[in-house]
Amino acid sequence: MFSWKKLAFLFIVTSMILAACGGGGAAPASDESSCAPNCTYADMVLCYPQLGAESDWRTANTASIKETADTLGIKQLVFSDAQQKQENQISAVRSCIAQGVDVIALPPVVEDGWEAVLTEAKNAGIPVIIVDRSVSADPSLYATHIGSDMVLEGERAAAEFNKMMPDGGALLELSGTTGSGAAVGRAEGFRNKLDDNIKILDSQTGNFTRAEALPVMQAFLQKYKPGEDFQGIFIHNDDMGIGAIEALKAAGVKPGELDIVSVDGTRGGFQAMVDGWFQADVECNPLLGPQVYELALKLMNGQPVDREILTNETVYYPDKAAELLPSRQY
Ligand code: GYE
Repeated sequence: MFSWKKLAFLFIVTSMILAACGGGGAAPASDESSCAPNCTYADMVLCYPQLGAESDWRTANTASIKETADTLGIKQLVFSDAQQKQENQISAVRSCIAQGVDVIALPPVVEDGWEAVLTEAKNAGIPVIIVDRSVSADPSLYATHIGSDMVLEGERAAAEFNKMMPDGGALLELSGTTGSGAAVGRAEGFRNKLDDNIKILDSQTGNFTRAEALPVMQAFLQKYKPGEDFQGIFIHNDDMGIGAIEALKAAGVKPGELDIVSVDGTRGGFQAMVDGWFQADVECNPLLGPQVYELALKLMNGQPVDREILTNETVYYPDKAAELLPSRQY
């Protein structure tokens, strides 16, 4: 027999389960905030579960997100650093969902494995902006993606080698974090455009860091003779380039002996061009703060946004490096 007590207990338990599932039951809650359509930056609580602090690019990206939050006067920025570990990023997203933030802007460390947590955000009615690297999850699980065209960056790097090595040759590749949208896209674009007479002799990851690139380059130099076995190196970011230069210097290689193309266009990359190590640096812009908050505000107000927003970028060369270096922002 049902007693009122049992009924009340059942009601409480059911509400708790519904709340744990994001408060909406089966149907996803609405994405706009309760202040819509008049939300301002002063209403905004934005979650930025940063993937790490692995490079100067990342440091500049974090600074852009934090400084823009201050400039715009948003209510709260919930920032965390996942130290390049996807499980940390997933926990950070979950904690933001539990806090009921207005918008989550997620720079995913790797492409795969986001379906579950993105579904949780969707069910909680919290729109997600994928920032910088891409995800492989179904686009219906997030509102928009803003970042660089990583495939194009790889193609641009290949075009530089095609120009520098018209008679062909062999290259090494120091690639970024395995499974990351940045490394996958750059590797794909590079292979799309590289001339047939230029071979990729070996490719290893340096996880986008100086510290990890150094031993990888040392190991390459044990195996392959610079100038003979390979004539150039494609490096997926400037920080790894700086690590690689240390190893090359220690092995007695001189600037300009090898053709080196890197990606990012950080001050460190510009310095490497000034010093004669890099022959080109493919730009990748980390200063995404202003656009991220603009998108977030639109989403809070229930306004439409483009599904894919690509950053406008270029290639830098040593001839202008010294002149441009002092004005580089990152
Ligand atoms: O190129 C690299 C960083 O995802 C575009 O991540 C970003 C890359 C950037 O570690 O320096």
